This record gives sequence, C-alpha cells and structure tokens, in this order.
Amino acid sequence: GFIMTRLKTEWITYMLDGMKDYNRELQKKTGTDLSGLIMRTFGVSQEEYEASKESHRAAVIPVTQGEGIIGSFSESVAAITESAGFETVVTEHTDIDGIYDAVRSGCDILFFADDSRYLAMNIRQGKISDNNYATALGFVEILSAMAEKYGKNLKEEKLLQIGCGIVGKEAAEILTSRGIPFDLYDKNPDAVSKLTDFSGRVISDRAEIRNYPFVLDFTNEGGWLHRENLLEDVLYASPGVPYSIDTDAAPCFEGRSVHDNLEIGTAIMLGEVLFGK
Ligand code: 2YJ
Repeated sequence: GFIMTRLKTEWITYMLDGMKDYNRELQKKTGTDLSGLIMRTFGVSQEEYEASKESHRAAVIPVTQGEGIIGSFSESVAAITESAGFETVVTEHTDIDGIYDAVRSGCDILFFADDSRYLAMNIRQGKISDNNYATALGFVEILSAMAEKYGKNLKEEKLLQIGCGIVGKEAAEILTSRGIPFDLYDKNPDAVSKLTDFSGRVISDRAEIRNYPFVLDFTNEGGWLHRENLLEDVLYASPGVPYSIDTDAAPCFEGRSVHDNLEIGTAIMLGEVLFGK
C-alpha cells in the first residue's frame, strides 16, 4: 500500500526561527511570500487579508494518538501561521483537553494532526481543510507564480507532473479543472487510472523528464532525481519529503526550485479555512 511520510523533527526544526528567511527566499524565487500566496490562491485583497488577521486567533493542538507527538511539529505549524501574520498559540494540553483550552481561550482556527490526517478547522464558520488537498493547491499555485515571474503562463508551457499518489491525484484534478495541460510520470503505470479527464501523455522512461521545462513533483522517495535528469533551466516545485533531487544536484537547481516540508501546505490550509468556500 501507499506509505505516508511521517515528518521527522530534524526536517522541521529550522522553521522555529527560520520563517523570516524562508519567506524572503520564497519571495525571491517566486515573487510571493506565504501571505501573498494565500491572497493570490483565494483571490483576497490586502485589505481583506489585514482585516482577517484582526478577527481570528489560531491554535495548534498537539495530538498523542498512534505514534505520538513529533517534536517541533506543533511549534513549526505555529511558526508558519505566525509568519503569515496570524496570532497563534500551541495549547498547553494535548488532544481533547487541548481543544478545550483552545476554544475556551477564544481561538477559532484550530490545527491538529494524527497519523493519517492533518487538518485545519474554522469553528466559527464550519470550514475544514485537509493538508493533502491544500498542499496540492499550494504547489500548483507556487509554480504558476514562478512561471509568471519568468514571464510565462503555465497553461502554455510543457508541464510534467511526477507522482500520482494521495497529493498528486489532488494536484492532477486541480490542473485539469484550471485547464492546465500536463503529462504524467509515475513509477506505477496504473496510477493514471485514478484520474478522470486526463488527456496528457503518461511517460515511464526517467530520461524523458529532461524534456520538461516545468515540473511538479509529488513523490516522496528521496534522492532519485540526478543532475542529468532535469533541464538546466527547469522550474521545479515539490512538497515531497524527503527531497527527490539528490544532494549533489540540489544546489544546481536551488534558485529555480521550491520544495518545503510543511510551509506551503499549512499556509494554504489557513487560507482555505479563512477564505475558501
Ligand atoms: O501532534 C503531533 O505532534 C503529531 N500527532 C503530528 C502527526 C503528524 N502527522 C503526520 O505526519 C501524518 N503522516 C499525516 C500527515 C498528512 C499530511 N498529508
């Protein structure tokens, strides 16, 4: 079956005091930081966004179920939503007791994750956001932003999606609904059968990945993409943890790639429960 990645503490601790740098880097590469990404994804004006900051308070509730608390997970989520401008607390208690803390202290936006799902909820407006969908949406949007920064429109470019698992399937549906054509590479040739209305090509030869100037990668096996597998001037975005591009090649593509462990998905979850339908 499909193995879901469990985040590791060492993949996320940099966020605790690294969100300023993260947002600066994202801005440099794509022309937008996390707040800007939320605004463009949900079509929200700066004024509306500012007003929203004043009228919501977020809480992250640590959850002990299953494999238990991941060190720094809740604190990292809080660092991300804080960096998007929203006051956020990590509750003192865990689980149900933590939900009680959060709601009693006036928080209306709740974040929590167990071993199978990572959710945000807006308890005033009854809205929910799942990290799988939000991550797919965020990475489609960040690649669109990057394309725009280079004067391109994603709809008119050769785009390859790699991986059609849980997040990849969501991304494929988002691309299709936006009328963005794409081809698909998955090590499992049956993966494409999960998609409705897919009209692109399925490629199975890794050497063909090099034909694509735009790549969205939703695989979660580390280090399998080598320098020669990607175009030198590719624009690449991936939420995959661990990172597909091997450690020797990573610096070559650093300026033209967005990959993160939690940030974009979490920011879009916040946006979805605030501004989504
Ligand atoms: O509160 C905690 O510290 C833990 N219960 C967090 C667990 C985080 N969950 C995961 O990493 C799961 N693999 C689910 C993630 C789904 C993301 N698409």
